[in-house]
Amino acid sequence: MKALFALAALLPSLTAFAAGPTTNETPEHAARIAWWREAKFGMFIHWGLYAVPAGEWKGKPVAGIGEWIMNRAKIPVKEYEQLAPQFNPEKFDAEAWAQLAQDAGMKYMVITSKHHDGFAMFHSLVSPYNIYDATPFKRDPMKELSAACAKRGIKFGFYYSQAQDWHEPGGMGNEWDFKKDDEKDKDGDYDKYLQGKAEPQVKEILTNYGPICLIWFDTPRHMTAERAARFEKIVHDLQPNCLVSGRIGPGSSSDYDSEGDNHIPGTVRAGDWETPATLNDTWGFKKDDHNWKKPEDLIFKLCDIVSKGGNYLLNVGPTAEGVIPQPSQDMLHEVGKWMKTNGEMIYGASPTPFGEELGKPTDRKDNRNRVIFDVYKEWRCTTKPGKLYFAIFKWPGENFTVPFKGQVTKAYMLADKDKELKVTQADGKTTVALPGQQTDPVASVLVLETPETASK
Ligand code: FHN
Repeated sequence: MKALFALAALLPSLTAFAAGPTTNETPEHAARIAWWREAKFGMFIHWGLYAVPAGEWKGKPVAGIGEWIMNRAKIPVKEYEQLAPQFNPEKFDAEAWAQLAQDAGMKYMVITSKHHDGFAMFHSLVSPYNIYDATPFKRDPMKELSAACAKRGIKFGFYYSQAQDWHEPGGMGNEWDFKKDDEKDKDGDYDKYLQGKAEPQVKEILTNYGPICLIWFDTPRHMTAERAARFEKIVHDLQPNCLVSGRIGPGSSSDYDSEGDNHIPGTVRAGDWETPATLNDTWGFKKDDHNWKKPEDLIFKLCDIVSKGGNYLLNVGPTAEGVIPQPSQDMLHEVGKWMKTNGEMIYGASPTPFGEELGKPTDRKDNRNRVIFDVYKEWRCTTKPGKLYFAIFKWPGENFTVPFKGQVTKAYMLADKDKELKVTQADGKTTVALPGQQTDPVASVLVLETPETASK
């Protein structure tokens, strides 16, 4: 790690740490993904029929994430279908959802067009099992959302469960109504499902909802390179600028990687990647899940992820009435307040040139065999050409010292740009005399400006 500090100070360019672009990147990819690298923060929405039972089946709570209720309780297709006539989200307000994303400082929205339960949340001509044809709602909320996002300059994208579809005999995952997955694959049922429903529906969502910024594929069970390539071709043929997220399947050339759910790497990670994350413990609404994170935790995670080179895709799970739960709204407004003053250190920023502040590996591993890190939470750093940003989570009192020995031309807090702070340098470190009190109760952001030449 020491070597990394020395390297950081010697490097001619702070932007040399940029996690996104790689040297062998094509110009087409760079152009397609530029907005996403700038955006850094997006809203994920899991909304579907599962919001009706909201975690409870036949009067009993069902363990696990809400959108998996059909699978966890092994609900037969014919019974689960009965949820559709009960789904009438009359309080749904696309403008309010898009406004919440904007207020939180989120730059893109990704919503479940079809989750594993197989129910399409858009007006599909491929299958009548969709919100327009099978519910009393008789509206296409995706049309409304794409318009509300466009109005606010928020990019709009779709989640689509390409492999798992518990409603279809050939879809993966439902082995309580239908054959085993292996047999579906072997007997040709899977390809029949892919070609008869999933692929045509992906065509629909790429055709009827304006520019789609990305398709978020998920759980690629039994997806071969050849099957994944079919989806990729559909996306690129219909909307060449649309990104393909990391979970499409093996051998694909997706545009960026997805970390595991709620997983944040312990160190800076190269390449383009995103952490999808929940606000409580579920993605789809569950009435008994009140295990809400705190706004300060979300702000920390946002800084942590960006300082490691990633994007943060943060989920809300609206109710069957069409309302984003109040605690989610409140938290996102708090994050938005912080972003209003401090978003400059997030949007388009590159990762930390340091690393020691992030924490250190322990000898423990998680259930996916990933090394667990002891995460330090004092401060996080991001960079832009000529600037180092420090989000200070533990206010150290009078002085803030960082292992930076390059030239500093100016220091100030983002919340008080006109007040220059005194800088001293000794022993390969920079010390800034902080203002009398923190400028934000969660994280005050300090900027060190370095000569422009240093970033060239
Ligand atoms: O099975 C899904 C789950 O329901 C949810 O959609 C998450 C979001 O990343 N993806 C899968 C599990 O990784």
